[in-house]
Amino acid sequence: MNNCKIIEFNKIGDEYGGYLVAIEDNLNIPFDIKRVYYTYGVKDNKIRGKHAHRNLDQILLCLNGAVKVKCFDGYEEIEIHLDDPSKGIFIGSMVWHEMYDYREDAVIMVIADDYYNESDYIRDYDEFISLCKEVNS
Ligand code: T46
Repeated sequence: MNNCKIIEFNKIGDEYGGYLVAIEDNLNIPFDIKRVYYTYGVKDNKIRGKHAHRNLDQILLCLNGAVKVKCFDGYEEIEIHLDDPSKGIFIGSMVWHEMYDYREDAVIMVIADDYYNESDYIRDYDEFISLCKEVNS
């Protein structure tokens, strides 16, 4: 899928045990970082997301626990099980995404290339589908 892919971050093991992952804009993040936000305490029967962005690029990481993410670009749908803090999902513009099956201890951190702007959201699925058709016609 063009605008959605898994990113494997380099994890550095050291003598203390455990790992260290460094996030650096324009090195292992393909944009200037303008915003970082995170969600936690989401009930396992809840679905978050259910939207696409007109322009925003983001990377989702699951720092603790696990969550499933479904991404749909108007043609192809993929489901990713995020359960490893060294693995992220790049989700670019015009990708409908939903997060679900949250483990109760899931902490999802999102790195974004722009500030929060509600007008960048496409929250209506039918509108998303017709915009996809417009772009590809
Ligand atoms: C996305 C997925 C992965 C803010 O005020 N500032 C912010 O930076 C964000 C992200 C949200 N909000 C407000 C907007 C809503 O009133 O927080 C509320 C919850 O946001 P939303 O329902 O959009 O949350 P999610 O988890 O469905 O989606 C979020 C991001 O909004 C979205 O960009 O791609 O995480």
